[in-house]
Amino acid sequence: MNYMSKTILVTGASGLVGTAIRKIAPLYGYKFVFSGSKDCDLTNYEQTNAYFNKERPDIVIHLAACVGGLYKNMNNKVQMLEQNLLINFNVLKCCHNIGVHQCICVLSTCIFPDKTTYPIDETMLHNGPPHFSNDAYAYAKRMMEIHCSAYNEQYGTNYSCIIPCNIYGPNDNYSLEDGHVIPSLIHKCYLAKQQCAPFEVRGTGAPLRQFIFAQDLAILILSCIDRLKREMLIVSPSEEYSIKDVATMIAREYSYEDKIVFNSTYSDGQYKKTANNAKLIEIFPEFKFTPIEEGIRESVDYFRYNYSNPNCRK
Ligand code: GFB
Repeated sequence: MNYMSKTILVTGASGLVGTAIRKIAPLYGYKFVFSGSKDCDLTNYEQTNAYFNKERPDIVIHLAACVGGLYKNMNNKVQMLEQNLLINFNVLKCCHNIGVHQCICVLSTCIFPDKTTYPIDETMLHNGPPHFSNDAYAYAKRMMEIHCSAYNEQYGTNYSCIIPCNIYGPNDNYSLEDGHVIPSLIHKCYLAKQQCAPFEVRGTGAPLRQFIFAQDLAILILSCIDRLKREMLIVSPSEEYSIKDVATMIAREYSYEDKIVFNSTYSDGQYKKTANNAKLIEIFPEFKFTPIEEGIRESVDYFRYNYSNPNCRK
């Protein structure tokens, strides 16, 4: 079966990574079907089964998930668990129902054990409980890895899981409460500058994170289609930055560095989740990650340019 005839269904296609894949899709010879929550409610089994039977993809890139930053995870554990368990169960079961041989699912480095040695690698996923702040989300995602392995063992499918670090980029969720750290701070610094107010960063600023630009992740996901065989793969640059570093880079884009204040009444969440990308570098030795300063500049420009669009600041 050559490229031209393969149909790829991308779930969660209107999100951060989905829109990045849409942007580069014309460069790849596949036929793409981009589905968002408006096309199919993946928490509903019958609807998902009917939709998969209609589209009949050969390959599925499963991005759809109920996601959010630290504070959304801490305050919405039931939703984070139930929504993700339902979505992932339905997608994998419907993949099997229509004979999809290959599926690429997306986990996150936050689902690894909290009490562990660093850096974390793919073999350590189930070695202990995740951090309490996102345990509900983490266990739902871990169950998807178990579900993939079960299908692979019993039916010989090629269902793999990629494990990105914190993702950021254009078309993110800029919610002041539910967003991840970079989009939330991009929105907060914008408002602080407008109101000549302090730029408040939650927590102490000390925690460390690895960040991948959504466009880089999109390229690596499509490049994994012919490379992954029933396996897990951490997808992350090596560099780690403190929340203070990231807040300073964002404020610099607004020429607002001297207005940063830290509010340590807010949780810091997990101190770090340093991931080992040796396997990724082995598979893609030539891959060049977008420098974070450049990624943040593009993300701030996107936000400023789209701020007038209400969807951008919900
Ligand atoms: O991206 P984030 O929300 O989630 O980053 P995690 C949280 C870190 O940024 C914490 C600090 O150390 C926060 O104290 N921070 C400072 C802020 N200001 C802000 C702010 O205004 N908003 C937010 N959100 N953080 C998530 C998991 O963990 O990682 C998710 O909970 C997912 O499930 C995601 O896996 C990738 O990196 O802590």
